[in-house]
Amino acid sequence: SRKILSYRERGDLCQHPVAKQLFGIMESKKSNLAVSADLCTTAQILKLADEVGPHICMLKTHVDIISDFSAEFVQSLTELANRHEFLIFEDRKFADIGSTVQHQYRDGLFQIADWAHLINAHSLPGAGVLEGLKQVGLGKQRACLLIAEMSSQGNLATGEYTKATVKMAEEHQDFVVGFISQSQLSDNPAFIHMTPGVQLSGLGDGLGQQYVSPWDAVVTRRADVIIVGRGVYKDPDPATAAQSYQTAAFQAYQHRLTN
Ligand code: 5BU
Repeated sequence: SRKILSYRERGDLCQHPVAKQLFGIMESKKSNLAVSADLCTTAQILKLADEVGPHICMLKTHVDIISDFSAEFVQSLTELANRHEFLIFEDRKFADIGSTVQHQYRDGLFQIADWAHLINAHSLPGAGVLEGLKQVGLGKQRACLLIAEMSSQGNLATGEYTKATVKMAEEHQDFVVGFISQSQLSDNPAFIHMTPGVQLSGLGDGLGQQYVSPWDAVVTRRADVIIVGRGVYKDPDPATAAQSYQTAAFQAYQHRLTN
């Protein structure tokens, strides 16, 4: 592996306030773990967020799977994020024309732009998806991750598609702070690479998901942040599970810093 800059150094040299804040949290909490709270009631998500809060830099949500979404939920989640110091990432995967994603980001039941520090988008529609999202998100100091690679078997985000996605990110650095990917794709230290499909025990889920270990994700594939869902929330003791993933992923980062 190759020596890297610390999260603190990268926070100092990146421009976007959300990226700066995230690198700062990662450094101070010694956590490069994001937990994916893929649960279907607000009570379950808030309980999980409170339990794993001390161990994570970010909580990832899929709000469209929640049966009782409400403004009170958003307020409670925001309070937990402030108390435990983590950012909120809504994994909405915007993938339509600029005008439509603008509505999906700002309007509707979820009004995602009002509470999610980070969102993500597919590069598939072309730069218009970012132009649309940006008009809503920039004024609110929000940030976006581009999906450059996926964890699922047979996915089409490879080769030229991935390369074009990196180029699109480079051209929109006022809003795009990094990638969802399975490997490091850019040498620009301001870009954050986040990797889902991470588990300590499993190889897959029978529905196409493919897992690597925290060590492989961070050391071999050079992820900055690992994203773990079922490995944490399906565990009978999510707090202890989160602590295990936090330790494994941060030790892997420290290994890269010194080797
Ligand atoms: P898991 O339970 O750790 O398998 O959950 C992984 C989460 O990351 C889940 O919310 C997915 O929607 C999300 N994900 C993913 O697994 N793979 C990808 O390539 C992308 C998102 Br993009």
